[in-house]
Amino acid sequence: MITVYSELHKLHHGRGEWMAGQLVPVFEMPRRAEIILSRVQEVRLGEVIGPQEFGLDPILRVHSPNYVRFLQTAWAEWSKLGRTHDALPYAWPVRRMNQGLEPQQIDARLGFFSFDAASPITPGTWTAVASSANVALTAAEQVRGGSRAAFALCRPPGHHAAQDYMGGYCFLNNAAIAAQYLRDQGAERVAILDVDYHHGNGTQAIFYPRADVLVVNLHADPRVEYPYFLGHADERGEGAGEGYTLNYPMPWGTEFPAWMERLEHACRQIQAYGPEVLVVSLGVDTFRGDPISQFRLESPDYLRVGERIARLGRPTLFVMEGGYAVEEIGLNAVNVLQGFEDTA
Ligand code: SP5
Ligand code: ZN
Repeated sequence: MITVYSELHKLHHGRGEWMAGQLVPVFEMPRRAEIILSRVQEVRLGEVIGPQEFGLDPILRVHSPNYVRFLQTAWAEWSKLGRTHDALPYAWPVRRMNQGLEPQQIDARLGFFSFDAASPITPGTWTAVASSANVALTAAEQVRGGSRAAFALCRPPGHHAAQDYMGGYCFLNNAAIAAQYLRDQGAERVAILDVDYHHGNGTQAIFYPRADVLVVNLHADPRVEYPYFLGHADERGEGAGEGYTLNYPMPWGTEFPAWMERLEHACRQIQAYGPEVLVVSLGVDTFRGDPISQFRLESPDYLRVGERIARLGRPTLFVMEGGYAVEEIGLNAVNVLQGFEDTA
């Protein structure tokens, strides 16, 4: 399968994130994408191509204009004040505060357009995130053009970003942008299967009222795990979208057999929906050795994951999301793709 990759991801390199009351070095680092690329090349998965430029239109089909404008200008506003460290929010409009009025000052804007302090904005962030969206769109074009599958080696990841907020290392929701693009290009029904350890709250929020994009999430129970405030089993969509959001929260310590049971159930729902295209939000932070996660999948398990996805028999777009066991991330992510490729 073809991999789409852009070097521009390296322009986004945050310095710190909050953990246990301390600012620690970021887990979401450029080396993640480089290790995945090396593994793609090592196993000769297929050709590696650069992204085409799609401009703002497909991004604006998912994200609000004000939010996109904020992402484009945040670093300039921040650095104008003489600041040189990562731009990070520290105040948020929560219950019974004014969430409707877009503020002017950069610290306020950072809080207004985020739900946590885990998405540092740096000088090259906009260029990197726009390129990451182009990587997903270029891979979507491959699938639309008749390829059985394509791999969007996206970085930064996207599934925590919603219409108008960033969070969880995510700025633009690459998988959602690709899914919407596939709809706009004529696919009647698209399914998104999110296997990242964390709930894809942004993707869920974007498609919650809609029946034309089925969103299926397998993830750690938000009662105990980030992103905490979405991804519960009883969230099933709203209005016309009721029944088209499915959540499979699992406890800390989940091992592969239990995880695979949920995947099996999820795949049957996807099969019943009958999507023309499948988008997989591919996070491998379900790995036992992941430094911020609590599931226990082993490297060979990812081959089985790819096989099961292949048996859905749908044109499939893999979009890279999380995974922080950096030395093993290439093996684990590419195992999914090889498991897929090796299944007829
Ligand atoms: C795309 C993606 O995978 N984003 C994940 C963002 C997670 N950020 C919050 C991490 C919470 C870390 N909890 C640390 C426990 C370490 N013992
Ligand atoms: Zn994750």
